[in-house]
Amino acid sequence: MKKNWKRAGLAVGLSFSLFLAACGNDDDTSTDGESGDNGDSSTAVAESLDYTITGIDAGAGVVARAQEAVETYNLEGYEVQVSSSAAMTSALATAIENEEPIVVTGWNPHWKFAEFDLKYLEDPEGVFGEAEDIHTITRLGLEEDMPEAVEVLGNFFWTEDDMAIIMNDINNGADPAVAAEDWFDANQDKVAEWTDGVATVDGDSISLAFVAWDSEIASTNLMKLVLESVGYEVDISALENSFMWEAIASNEADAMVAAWLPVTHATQWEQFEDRVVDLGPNLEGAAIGLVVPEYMDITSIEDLNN
Ligand code: PBE
Repeated sequence: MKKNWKRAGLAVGLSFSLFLAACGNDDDTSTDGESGDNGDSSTAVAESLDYTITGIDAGAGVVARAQEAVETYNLEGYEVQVSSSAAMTSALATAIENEEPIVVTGWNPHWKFAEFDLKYLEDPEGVFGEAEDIHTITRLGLEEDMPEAVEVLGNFFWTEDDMAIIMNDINNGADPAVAAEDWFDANQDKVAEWTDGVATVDGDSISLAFVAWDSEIASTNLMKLVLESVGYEVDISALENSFMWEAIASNEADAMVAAWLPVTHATQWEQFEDRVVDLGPNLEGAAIGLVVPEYMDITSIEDLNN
């Protein structure tokens, strides 16, 4: 029932807020229509959030954008708390269990939208960009060294729904390699689109870099199997974001399927674009932003100042 959440979330959030309008603030004792000040100068939302945006790893683009949002929207006193994907989702789960306010750095594809009722906060200043694509990036010279791998990597293209299957499995306790293998076995037609006509190789080693974000754990584990199916020996290593880019740029790793562009990894792209090869999107229609539970009576990043 979550199919179109990425856009529907905003719309639903808007209508929701109409009937939740009276109950969002800690200090709203004035629900009977008498109103001297109707909250304009109050900081009830900010206080209820403890002036905290729950972030993920410091290297993530969405964290950098959230810090920029604090500046752009003048979110006075707010801090983006840096942790990890796993810590963020566990804080989110706890808050939702207790129906407490929380705002997190969020993105889709991500299983949290299937698990919880969430909405993106509107971003009228466009700090988090519009739709993002996830790109496949290789090191310079990989095409000459391993043309078969580059063919497969370049063909790789799937959808949010495809990725969600692996991600949800992992969230439900499956080992990432097993979840990827189940998808691989069940989607041989798609795998064939990426590998058909590609010559097989004999155990050449190729390394994929990634960051341990839920979405990239899914895609990288799958790409490992796809490359293995044409004969490669594939090593995958989890790095911090800028080290992932640096590894490709310095030939320490061969490729990655984890570049979020044009906004999320704009800083890394600017720094490394001359030293890497962009094979284009492997998934379209991704997004990042600030995400809150549906029950919160706010709809826009601007409301965090209330
Ligand atoms: N993410 C997931 C990453 C890209 C993939 C949105 C957390 C980031 O913010 O850099």
